[in-house]
Amino acid sequence: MKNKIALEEHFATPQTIGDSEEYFTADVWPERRRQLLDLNSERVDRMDACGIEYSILSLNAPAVQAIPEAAKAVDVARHANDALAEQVSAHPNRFGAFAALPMQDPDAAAAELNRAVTELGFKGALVNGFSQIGSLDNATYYDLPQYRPFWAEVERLGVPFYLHPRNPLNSQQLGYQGHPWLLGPAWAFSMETGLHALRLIGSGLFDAYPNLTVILGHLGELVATHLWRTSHWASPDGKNPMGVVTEQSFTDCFRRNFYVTTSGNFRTIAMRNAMEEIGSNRVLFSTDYPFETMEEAATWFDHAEIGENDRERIGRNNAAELFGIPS
Ligand code: GRE
Ligand code: ZN
Repeated sequence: MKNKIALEEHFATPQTIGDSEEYFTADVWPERRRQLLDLNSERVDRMDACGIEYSILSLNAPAVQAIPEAAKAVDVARHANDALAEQVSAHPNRFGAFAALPMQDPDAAAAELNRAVTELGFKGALVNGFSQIGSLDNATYYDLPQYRPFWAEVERLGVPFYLHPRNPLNSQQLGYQGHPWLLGPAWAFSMETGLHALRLIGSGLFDAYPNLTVILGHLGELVATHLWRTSHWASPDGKNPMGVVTEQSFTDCFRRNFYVTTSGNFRTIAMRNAMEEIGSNRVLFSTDYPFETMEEAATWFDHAEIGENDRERIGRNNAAELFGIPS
């Protein structure tokens, strides 16, 4: 397929590049480092070779979310967004942008999203999970009441919010002790991000702001696979004393307010499950470059056993519609 759109495609600035180093062995890191910092020919050449016409770029992880000083988080996000805007403007037909946001300060995050969308032409935001506020040992999630005005602004601007993974806090990694391989993309990223998404649903956020759109990568961060059981047990319904009351069921909310992407999860069975669970109009192609290769993502997707209509939708049309990209 020639004209795919991809939307979990990362870059880094000199200030944030260090956050990605721990995920690579010393022999491949120089190449990944170069790819994260590159927003020009290498990236565009790979997109051409892989049939990716348009990539929406976002900062690496956890970056802004791991800066406990709110004022510094505001600065780093602003600088990254300005740097990204400048690069995108050099390739306006090939690149779009998601804003990094200083969620440590909800008002500043809303203001930065507004600036990014209305002044820089960004397509939405990508945020790397909870924020550490005031201390490295703090994890603040966005279902909390102080974020309601922020979500009101996201809804008002009408842009998607991509909830991207990060690891749980060091002090919350008890179950991972002795098994560092479970951290990061092998398991912890999805557990952490799926948990955060379910907190958003259970808090009634989408009852209050029914037009919010949240995007999850990795074919739904395990939420799509577990949806029936979560929905079945999350509500009180005379059965679960710890259940929560939301106006729409978890299943309905997931289908109405969420999209999932194929980033870093190149498995046809898992994609088909997501297509059936959330609808093939809410699944979007993505690669997770340079943590994965565009080549593997595109080769898998272009040959996956799904119908050609679904391939066109997932590879391009759903994203074109969501982001107002001309077909
Ligand atoms: C990411 O997408 O941000 C990511 C990492 C580290 C390893 C894999 C991965 O930050 O997909
Ligand atoms: Zn990613």
